[in-house]
Amino acid sequence: MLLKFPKSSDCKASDITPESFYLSRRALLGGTVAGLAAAALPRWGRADEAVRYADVDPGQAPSWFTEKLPATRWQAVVAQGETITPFKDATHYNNFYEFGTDKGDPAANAGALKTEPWSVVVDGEVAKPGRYALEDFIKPYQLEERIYRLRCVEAWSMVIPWIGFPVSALLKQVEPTSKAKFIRFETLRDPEHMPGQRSGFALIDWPYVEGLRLDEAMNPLAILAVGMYGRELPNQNGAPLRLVVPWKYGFKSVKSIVRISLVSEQPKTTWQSIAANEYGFYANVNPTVDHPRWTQARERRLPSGLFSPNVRETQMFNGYGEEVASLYSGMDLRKDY
Ligand SMILES: Nc1nc2c(c(=O)[nH]1)N[C@H]1C(S)=C(S)[C@@H](COP(=O)(O)O)O[C@H]1N2
Ligand SMILES: [Mo]
Repeated sequence: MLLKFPKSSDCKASDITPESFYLSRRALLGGTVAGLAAAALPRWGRADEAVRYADVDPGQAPSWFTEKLPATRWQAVVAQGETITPFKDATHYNNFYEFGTDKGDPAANAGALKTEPWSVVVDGEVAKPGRYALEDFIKPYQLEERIYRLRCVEAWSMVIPWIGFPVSALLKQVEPTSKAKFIRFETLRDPEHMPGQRSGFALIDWPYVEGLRLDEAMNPLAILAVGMYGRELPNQNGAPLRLVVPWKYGFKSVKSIVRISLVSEQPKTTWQSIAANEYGFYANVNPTVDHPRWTQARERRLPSGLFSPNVRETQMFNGYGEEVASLYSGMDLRKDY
């Protein structure tokens, strides 16, 4: 497959991080916001981007993360007209039903999630199946920053700087067989630490499952994220490993993954199983196909309030059409929503 990343996603080959940016980030990771201020300011296009990490509380990152982080390829440019969503909003307005259905529940409850040790199973139609400790699972991959729009099916959106690696890099390692047509991702099942799995949100048949067609998974925009905002993933955002597919509605971007299976049949996914007429398998962001109960033509970009609703037009494929539209040529996206 011809990899054409990046295009409209606005990162150029020359955008490899300038040293000053790396140093400033190091100062922050070292634990002092003062350190960030003292370091030479990175070559950002916009002032708000220069301080986008300033409100990140440097917690206790696992060693597998801090060891890999310095070699990260940073994406230095945000897409035209975009501003990174404040860390506070990205970590306090979440959907993670395992921890409750209110937007504040994941931040309040996900502290109970135990992310160390963590293991990931790769199975199904692959030449090299296995069960890996997370640090071994991550080891082969070059980490990259990807600044993506995230558009929830509920019509709100954010811009998040993820850290991760392409799903295609994983697939290259595990070697799907010729029978593999789809990839299926499964979230941890742990009712003891995930109150949403034991309480009455009986609609969901846990664990949360999502999936992609194999060619979608191979698209260079699809990543497995282990961090965001220059740090490891907070639990409420799907630590320690989550999918990010920015041209699809947010529910496809499954959190806290423990199992990745290559399969021959289209997997039964969580939201499609709950309400197939409202949530399709493809779930491509599409302003021309409304949700049965609301329009998808517009979205609220967070932070959004009563007096500054911050509404904008939703873009086809969330603005990533140049990279992904060819995956769907010949398909009726009104039928395969
Ligand atoms: N396991 C799991 N993954 C999930 C969800 C969930 O409830 N459980 N919610 C999804 C939805 S609807 C969205 S919009 C995104 C939100 O990601 P964020 O909280 O990091 O912004 O996560 C997705 N991944
Ligand atoms: Mo969502």
